[in-house]
Parts: sequence; structure tokens; C-alpha cells
Amino acid sequence: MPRPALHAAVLLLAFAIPGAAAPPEVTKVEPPSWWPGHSIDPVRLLVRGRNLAGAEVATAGPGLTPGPVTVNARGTYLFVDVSIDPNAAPGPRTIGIRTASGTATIPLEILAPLPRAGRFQGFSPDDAMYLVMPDRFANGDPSNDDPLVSKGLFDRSKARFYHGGDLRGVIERLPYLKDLGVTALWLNPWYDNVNHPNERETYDGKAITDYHGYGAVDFYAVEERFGDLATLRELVDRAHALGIKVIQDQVANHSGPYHPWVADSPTPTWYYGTQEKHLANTWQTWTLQDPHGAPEMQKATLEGWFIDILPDLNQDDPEVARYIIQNTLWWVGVTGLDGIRQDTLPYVHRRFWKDWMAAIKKEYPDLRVVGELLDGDPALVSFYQGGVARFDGIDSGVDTLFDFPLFYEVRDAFAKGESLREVAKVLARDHLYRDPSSLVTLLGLHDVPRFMGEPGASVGSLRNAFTFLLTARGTPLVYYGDEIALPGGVDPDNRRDFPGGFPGDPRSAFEAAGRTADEASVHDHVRALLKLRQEIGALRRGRTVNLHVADRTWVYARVLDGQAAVVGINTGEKEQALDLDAAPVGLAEGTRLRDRIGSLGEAVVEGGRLRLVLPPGSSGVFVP
Ligand SMILES: [Ca+2]
Ligand SMILES: [Ca+2]
Ligand SMILES: [Ca+2]
Repeated sequence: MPRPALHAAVLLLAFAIPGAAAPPEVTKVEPPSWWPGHSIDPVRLLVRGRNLAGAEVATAGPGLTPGPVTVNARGTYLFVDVSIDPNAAPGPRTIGIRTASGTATIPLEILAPLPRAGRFQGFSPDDAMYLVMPDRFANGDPSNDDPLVSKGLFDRSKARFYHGGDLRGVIERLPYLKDLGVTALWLNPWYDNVNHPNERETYDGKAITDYHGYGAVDFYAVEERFGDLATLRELVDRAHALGIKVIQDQVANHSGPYHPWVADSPTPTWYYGTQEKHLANTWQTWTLQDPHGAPEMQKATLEGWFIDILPDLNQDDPEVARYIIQNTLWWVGVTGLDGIRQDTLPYVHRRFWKDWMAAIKKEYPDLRVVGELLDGDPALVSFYQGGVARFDGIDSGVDTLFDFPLFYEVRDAFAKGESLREVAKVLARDHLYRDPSSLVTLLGLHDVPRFMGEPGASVGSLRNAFTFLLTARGTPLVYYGDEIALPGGVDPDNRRDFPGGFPGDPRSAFEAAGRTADEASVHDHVRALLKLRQEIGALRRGRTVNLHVADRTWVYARVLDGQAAVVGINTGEKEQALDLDAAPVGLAEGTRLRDRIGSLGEAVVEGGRLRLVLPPGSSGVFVP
């Protein structure tokens, strides 16, 4: 960014109209708080206001040492570095600024760092993740359903309006998640989104709302319909008390279309392009791992605006990069959360992820990040897993990714009844990954139709898909409602309200007594699988041994330190009696294994052969 030129512009403006400007005003400070002894010191404040041209620091509260000030050409944004004395006492401070026309103050709170024990924990294959869309899970506070500041966006009869779900609702349902066996909770973004209808993303000619959270207008505030920072902190603390980690959904690629930066940017290069003139994203993610591609080939994918609407942040502007990194660390530090799900990973230059990840690990070494790369090609997905520099010389540092390649084949095999062999073939590509065991595996999430929305899906096929998901390698993710076979097609139908989470719901699927027979059959199956997964380390961390793979039957073992669990799946219409070599699993002669999940009975090792019978449309987990 051409900072000297910016300075010159500010000076020119100040000299051109001496004394004519109104006094400076400060309207927003980002971040609003920071810590002494932090790995980022000084912290760089981005201050929004008016008449800031020519501002310089006049005073600083105890423990604060401000550096020089830069102001944008319009006098609406100011950057100032502030160093915090490692021994500074927590509490509110101010930094006084003055211009030729007056003075203003920048508030900054010095925070006491949260104790590390039980926080910033990361996640691993030992966890079972659960994704909640805050607007659609549970409404624990009807008073925020239609707030004055954003009135008119609440209508449960409209799929693209707010339905009233909130953080209080999530807090109230933590015991339900605990009972199900969830140990990590991912919430779709809680950033403050726009307070009026989104006229830029109309659907069928009608305005919609940003109920999904992906259109931030303030990266430092909690959406008022979901709650506030105090409620978010309470959620994290209460989740931790139940042994549930919290994962934040962050978006570094773009802001919402109504973010104040769009009309008035802190720097001239804050976004790639402007509202009037920018590239539209062309989604050509394959070019990003193409050793033969010229930079021009990748440009629209990295710098184009999503759906030609979402303003694409320019992480090559050092001020933007600094802003995003500090914003990430701020949310972690003020809440004590454990992991981050990073949206739209491939649409940002890999060089930025390297710096972003390094900053995270420097302050929070155990924190983990899962990146979203919504693609079925394991070669592309694996290219983004950190721990190794790729041909571009960049090690992204990103811990892990969603296993979308596996997801697509799981859907085909289990919901549509296609070949199980194709699922096994995806796992056969595991050698492409630095660490395949950490991949986040899934049957669905908010961006794809529900499993039950697939043609041919049934409660039985969903149960069998869960048997696979919760016994296969990876860190499994359950999308809210899938555990009760919630139906739903493409977005937004895949984001239906959880039955019982909202005032006036006729029944509650959060309670056993409120579940239909179909809901109970999937719920109880998932719960039993998650309990078994917790009990048997081999199901979480064991190596995978394929004993038999065919179109409709699959038998694999998970083996760890001499402990083994054998998973049998039959998606076909005929009973299958299988006779398999037991040696690769290390099972001793005479070992009897019992299905701990269903009613498939016993499997026995005789004459070095493992014999088991799989009824049609069944699955089981056989444990000695
Ligand atoms: Ca509410
Ligand atoms: Ca809002
Ligand atoms: Ca981008």
C-alpha cells in the first residue's frame, strides 16, 4: 500500500482548508480491546470517524504507547499502532487525538488474558463436531426476535428471513448435545449482519435477509438477533464446562455487501476493485493448484467478487492482512474458543493463509483450523493442507480441511444406492494428504441439500451412512437435524428450524418423548455410535484396514495398539455371508466379536477366517 502517498494527500487536504474543518469525531475502534503481553504488540487500531485529517496523538492512558498516525484521504479512517506495557493493569483507557480544529478520544480497553486451562484447545479425531445455524436451531430469547435496530426481518414463514434462533437457545440445548455425544460445536458466523433487507441478493425479485451470517457489516460485533458478546462468552464457558469445544466460523475472503468499507474504504486498495468496477468470481479453483497456470488464469478466482456481489477483501494490502489477523486473534482471546472454520479458503492467496496461520499458532499453539474447500478432488483439497511446502513454495499452515471428496461419494453410495467401492476409492487417495486422519468428514452441512433430500434416501440408508461416518477415519461432523433425519433440499430448504426449538412448536425433537419413530431410530443410532466411538480409541485413531470392498458390501477394521473394531455395511437387498482373512486385523483364533450398535449378533474367527453375516440394508460395529 502506498502509505507515503496517503500521507501527502492528508497533508495537502489539511493545508488547503486551514481551520475550515469541523472537530474530529471517533465512531468506531477496531479492535476495541487488547491484551498486555500479547504476541501482537503493538496492536494496530483502525479508527472510523469524521474530520480525522491531520490528526495526531495528544494523550495516552497509562500503559499505552501510541505510534505515529496515518489517515485516509477523506479523513474518515485513521490507523495508529499502540504498544501495551506488559505490566499494564486491565481496564478502560483512552488515546486523545487532536487536529487543527479540535480533539477527540479513542477508547481502548486493556483486557486480562483468559486463563489458558480448558480454553484454546483445538480439535482432533477424538472429537465429534456438530454444526448449528444459530438462526435455525433454538430460540432462547424471544426479546431479540425483531429488535428495533433491525425491525422487519423476522418471519418464520419465509425461508430467507430470520426465524428467531439465538445463542441463548444454543446454551439451553447444550445438555442435548452433550447427551448425543457431541464434543465440539461449530456455529455459523455470529458477526453482525446488515439490519435491513438485503436488496442486492434478491430471490425471485424479492429482498432477502442475511440470517445465515455470511454478510458481515461489523467483524467486531455479535449479531444483535443472536445475542451479545457476554452471551457468547457464557456459551463458550458453559460448553467447556460440559466438555464441548467451540469453533468459530470466520470469513476472511469477503465482507458483506453493506459493510461501511464498501462506500468508504480505509485504504484505496482495501478491496480488489470497487463496487463500480471489479471482477466477478469465476470459481476456477482448479487453476490454483495448476503448476502450468499463469497468474492471470487465477485472478478472477482469487480476486473476483462472489456472485458478483460480495466485496472481495485484498489480503495483499498489509493493512487488510493485519486487520484480519488481529480480528481472528481477538475473537479467540475474548471468548476462549477452541477452533476456527475458515470460509471459502481457496479464494484467498495461499501466502496470506501462511501468515494468518503462523499468527494463530504463535499465540494459541493448540488452536486448530479447518478450511472450507468445497470440491470433490482430493488432489486439490490436499494441496491446501499445511505441514508441507507445495510446488509454489508455500506451506499454507492450515491444519485440516473438510473432506468433500469423501462426502460426495458417501452421498452417492448411501443415499442413492450407488457403489460403496467409490467411497473406498476416495480413501485410497489418502496418501495425497499430509494428515488424512484429521480431515473433517460429513454427511451434510448448510451449503448442500440434506442427506434426506437426496432422491432415494431413507431412514435406513441414513443410519448406515452414520455408521460409516462415525467409524471411519477423520473428525466427524454432524449437521444439526441430520441426527433426526430432518428433510430439506437445496439452500435454504436445508436450513429448516429444529423441531421444538421455537415458541409454539407442536412437539420437541430435543426430547425423546417428542421424537417420531423415524427420528428416534436415527437419533438413538447416532448416540450409540458416538458413545462407542468415545469408548473405543481404535474407532477414533486406529489405522483403517479394508477386509472386503464390493458394490454393496464393505467390511473394514480400525486397529490401534492391538485393539480392533470391525465395521460391516450392507447397502444391498440380499443378506451377505462373508468369510474374510482375519490376519490383517490381528484377531486371535476363536475371537468372538459382537455388534455393539445393532442386532447383527456375533462374528467369529475360525481357522484364521472372520465370518460374519450382514442382513440387507444393515450395518454393524463388531467389537471383541
Ligand atoms: Ca430470539
Ligand atoms: Ca445486525
Ligand atoms: Ca478473494
